[in-house]
Amino acid sequence: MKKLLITGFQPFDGESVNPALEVAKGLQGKTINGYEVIAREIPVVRFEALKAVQAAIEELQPNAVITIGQAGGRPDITVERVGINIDDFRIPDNKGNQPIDEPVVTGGPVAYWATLPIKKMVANVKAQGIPASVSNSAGTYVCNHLLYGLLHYLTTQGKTAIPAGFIHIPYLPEQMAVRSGKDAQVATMSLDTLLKGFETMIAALD
Ligand code: PCA
Repeated sequence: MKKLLITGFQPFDGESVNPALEVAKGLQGKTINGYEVIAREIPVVRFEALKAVQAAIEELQPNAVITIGQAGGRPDITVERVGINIDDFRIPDNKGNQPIDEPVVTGGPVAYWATLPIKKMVANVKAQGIPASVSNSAGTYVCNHLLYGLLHYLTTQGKTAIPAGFIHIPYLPEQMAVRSGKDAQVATMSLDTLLKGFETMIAALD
């Protein structure tokens, strides 16, 4: 059977959960659209995130790779179009690294396009009554770092036939329930809805 590697980031920025990791765990072991889903947990640490996903690819030899991260404040599921060659961290990563305007890969191309069927994935999610859109920026933090680094790795390894990309997701309702006042008034999406969205996005893969 074909294998789909799904990665979810660990909690960061003071949160006790990361919806990305919850989605990855929720999909682990399922068979969807002829793919066996294998989930891995990724540290929110510059370069270590990338090493973890590269090691998983070498170990599992997946046929497709979907990486997931939390985009706190975004109201919908956003499928990223592009990874850019810059690390410009507003908050330090989980190891205290805070690069300002440093490349992900020195001498690497400016950007790589995600190779997932991004438009079809968004259309599939919306057809389920779940909000989704294409995003043209994964930011300049660890998520973009991972997306760019993953696409650079696959390109330089001659593995561009493996569709790969990144999906940002909203906070979980639980993350707002522990906050108060204006801080709690931020968009969320339930785990059930997120999992339904991911099943239909995986259905968009060839
Ligand atoms: N979101 C962060 C890094 C880890 C995560 O889940 C980001 O958007 O860069």
